[in-house]
Amino acid sequence: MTRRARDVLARTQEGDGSWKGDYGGPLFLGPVYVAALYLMGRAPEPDIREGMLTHARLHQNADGGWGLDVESPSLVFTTALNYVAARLSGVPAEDPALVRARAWLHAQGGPLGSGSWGKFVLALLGLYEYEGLAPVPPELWLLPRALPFHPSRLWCHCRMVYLPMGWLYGRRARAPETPLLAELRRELYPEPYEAVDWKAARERVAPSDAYTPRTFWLRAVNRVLGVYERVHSKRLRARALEESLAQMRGEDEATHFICIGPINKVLHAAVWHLARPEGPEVQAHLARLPDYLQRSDDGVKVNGYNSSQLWDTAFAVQALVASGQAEAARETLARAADFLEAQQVLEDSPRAARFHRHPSRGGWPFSTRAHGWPISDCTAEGVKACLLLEPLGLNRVSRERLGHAVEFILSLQNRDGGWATYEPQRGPRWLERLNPSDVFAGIMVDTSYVECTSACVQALVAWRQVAPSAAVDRAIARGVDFLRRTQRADGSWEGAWGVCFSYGTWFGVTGLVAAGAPQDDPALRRASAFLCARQRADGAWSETIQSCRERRWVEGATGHAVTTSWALLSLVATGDGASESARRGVAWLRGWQGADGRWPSEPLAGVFNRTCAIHYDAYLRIFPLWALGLADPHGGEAS
Ligand code: LAN
Repeated sequence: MTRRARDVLARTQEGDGSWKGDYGGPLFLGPVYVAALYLMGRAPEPDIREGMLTHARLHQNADGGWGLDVESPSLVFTTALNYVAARLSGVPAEDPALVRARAWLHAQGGPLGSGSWGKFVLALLGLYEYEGLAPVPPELWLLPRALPFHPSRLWCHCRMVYLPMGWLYGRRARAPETPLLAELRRELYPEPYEAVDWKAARERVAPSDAYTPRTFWLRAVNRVLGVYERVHSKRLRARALEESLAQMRGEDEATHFICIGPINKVLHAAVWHLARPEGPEVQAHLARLPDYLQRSDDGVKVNGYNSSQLWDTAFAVQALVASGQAEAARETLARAADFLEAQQVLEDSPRAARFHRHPSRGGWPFSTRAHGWPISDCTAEGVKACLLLEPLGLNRVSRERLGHAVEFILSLQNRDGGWATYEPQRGPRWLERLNPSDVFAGIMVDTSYVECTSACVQALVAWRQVAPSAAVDRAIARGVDFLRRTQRADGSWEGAWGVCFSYGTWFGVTGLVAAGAPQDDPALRRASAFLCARQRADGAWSETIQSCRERRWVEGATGHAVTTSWALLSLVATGDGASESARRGVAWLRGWQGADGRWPSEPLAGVFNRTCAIHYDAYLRIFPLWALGLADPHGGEAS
């Protein structure tokens, strides 16, 4: 059984030693991709276009709308954009699916109720007027860096999305008019387009799209920026556009035109099309578009990142070693070791300070080295995996390079003792009150997370074992302190990048245990009690994305193998691996496994910015194997 799971993992390894799979889920990425290409006078290849339409049709909600992700209730944002993308891809307005979509959209008041990013993309296509947008002045990039609201202080994903947005906004970029766009302006709005009060539309957001309320402060800032927009100097704007373009060039170079994520990627392509039509930048961007495309059973989608390869590979290694059958998986592990070696970032990005980049040397990214943005916890998982491979004689990363990875990790620790994702926290927490996205939470500032903190603590502890003289004790102690402070009164930790409390608690617990917390530590007792109280009658655990949105444990309809695995891994760590609770969890997990060694697909286990679910394809192959390997070490030998 464990052996069959191990074989499934081994069989699905790529030739380069990684695991590469579907990283879909969000339903706004495809439409933004199609819209940006349309602005460039292009369209996806016919097979891609058809695949994207299949994907959209399969994930249309019963009410006619589309959700933020494949499991979400309908939003105006994603419904308007998926409708437009379908029309731009040749679907006629009378198509029954689009008739239903239109009915839902009109019932919500049309695109005026969309979350802000939807309005922005519509404006790019000339389907919404710029006057109806909250201003995104590119001049912010010219402010002194020392100001707490300089764009360089924002979470890198947020600033890299608003960077091209600012340029496009400053230019009032708009796709060339076509008859289809004119038709769309008639179809999208319940009222005549000419009759829309655009200024009033700035303030509108439908209840479906209003997850993060617009604060008094945000509205005040928007009003001030609105006044500025009316009086702005043309010369200053020209300089701001130039600086934005320079920043985009820096990002393109540092990422080999992959860009940090799918949104800034396609917006950069559109920007370069307008700035230097048919120029080398456009060609370079087009060549890297396929990096984001994913063909799956449910059609073609735009992945949330260029891949999740490093992350999955580092976890796969840990799961295989934990399964106690490292010898049997030797070849698989050797190939994975090669991949880990090949993906470490060995140098800082070019002119890092000029482009507001933190030094990168030694870090591991989430996907591939070419992507160029290393992350705290990806580096930590990379270090952990290499050090696990070492006693097997399989580690390929030198001590010196592992030392650089550790330096990278240390350089990212925050003043509060925790670790954020890509950079140490740069902006004040109050910036979050200016979150203009409506549909996401926690996008403004990169703050400390339980996941990143625990992974970094574990990596530093592992490093200390092989390099006893390393000066990491204080960093570990401060990390532990952060973990203790962020445990909730009920014993759990709230995860930010996986669903949700089961994920966060696994990290909280394993971080404390790695740093030496004894099994009778009250924090571990409370975590264990929290998990046991949430176990289902059938022995499983189950949590859905709704947990993240509502910030309380919300169970799914059935047990989930991934949630159950995280709970079991936590119980093993707290010393409760032999408990009745763990035994029942193991029995459920074994019973749920199919004859082919796989676990049946289940709701998405990944999340970002508290609202959007994302699919980690390899998790169902990694975590049950890992959990069974540790919670039922002899179970595997039986078969
Ligand atoms: C990711 C993917 C990896 C993920 C982990 C390393 C797993 C996590 O531990 C830290 C956060 C991080 C790096 C992360 C942050 C948010 C991302 C980049 C994503 C979930 C992939 C897609 C998402 C990105 C923000 C999607 C684009 C949407 C925006 C709101 C900009």
